[in-house]
Amino acid sequence: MKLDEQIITKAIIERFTQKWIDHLSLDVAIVGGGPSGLVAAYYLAKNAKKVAIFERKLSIGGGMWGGGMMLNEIVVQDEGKKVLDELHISTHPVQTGYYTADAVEATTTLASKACQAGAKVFNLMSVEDVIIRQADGPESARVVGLVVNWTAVEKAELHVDPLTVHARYTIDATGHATELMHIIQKKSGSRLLTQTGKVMGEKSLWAEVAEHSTLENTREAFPGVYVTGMAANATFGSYRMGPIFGGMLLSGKKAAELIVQRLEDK
Ligand code: 48F
Repeated sequence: MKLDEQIITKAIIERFTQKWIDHLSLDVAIVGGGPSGLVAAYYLAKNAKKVAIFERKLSIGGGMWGGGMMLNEIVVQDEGKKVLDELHISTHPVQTGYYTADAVEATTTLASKACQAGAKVFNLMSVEDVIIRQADGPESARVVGLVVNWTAVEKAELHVDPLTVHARYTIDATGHATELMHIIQKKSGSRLLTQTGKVMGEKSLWAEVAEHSTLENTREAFPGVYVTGMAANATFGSYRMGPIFGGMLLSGKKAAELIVQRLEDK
C-alpha cells in the first residue's frame, strides 16, 4: 500500500474538527485532567453524560504520575481502594487500611477507562475564562460554559482570541491552583458559595482532616460550577494531604454523582 501524506493530514483535520464540533455543547465540561477530573469524567461518561476534559498540558494525569516526591507509588486507604478496585487497578496492602498502587498503572488505567467510557479529552487547551449569564444582576449569575485557547497561545503570550464551549455544568478540577474559581471570583462580581464568598485558600498539610474534607468540600461552589479534588479544599479553605489519593478519587466520583442527579432531576 502506498502512503499519501495528504490523506493522513486531511484525516486528522477532519476528524479533529468533527470531534470538536460534536463537543461544543456538553452536559459537563471538566477543567483539568488530574485524578479527580479523570474519575469524574469516567463516572459521568459511564452514566451516558456528554463530558469533555480540557487539559492545559500534553498529558493528562496531573499530579498522580509522580507519586510522592517522584517515587512513583501512591497510597490509598480502604475507601479509596474501592474506586481502584472498580477500575481494576492493582493495589498492594501495606498495613491495615493502607494500600499502595503503581502511580503509572493508576494514571494510565484511569485515563483509558475515562476515554473508553466516552469522555473526550482536549489536551493542550487552557481554560482562560468562563461564559456567564445573569438575567437579574450578579445574584442570578450562572456559569454556562468555558472560554478556551491553545496552551501554546497562552505560553507565547500571543494576542489571539479564544473560542468557547457551552456546558450545563462545569467542574473545576484544576488542583492546587483552583484556577476556575479564582477567575469567577475576580470577574463575576458575585459571591462564591463559600463562607466568605471568596476562594478561602488552601491550608498546610494535615492528611487525615484533608482527606475527609475533600469529600465534604466537593460541591457546587458557584451556580453551575462544582469543585473537586484539591480545588475543593482550596475553595472551601481546608488542608492539603500529600500523596494519599483516596480523597481525590472519591471526590471525582462524588462530583459526578451530584451532577448526574442534577441533570436527571430536570
Ligand atoms: O493537580 P491535579 O492532579 O489535580 P487534582 O485532581 O489532584 C491533586 C493531586 O494530583 C495532588 C494532591 C493529592 O494528594 O494533592 O496534587 O485535584 O491536576 C490538575 C490538572 O488541571 C490542569 C493541570 O495542568 C493539571 O493537569 N489545569 C490547571 N489549570 C488549568 C488546567 C486550566 N486553566 N485549563 C486547563 N487545564
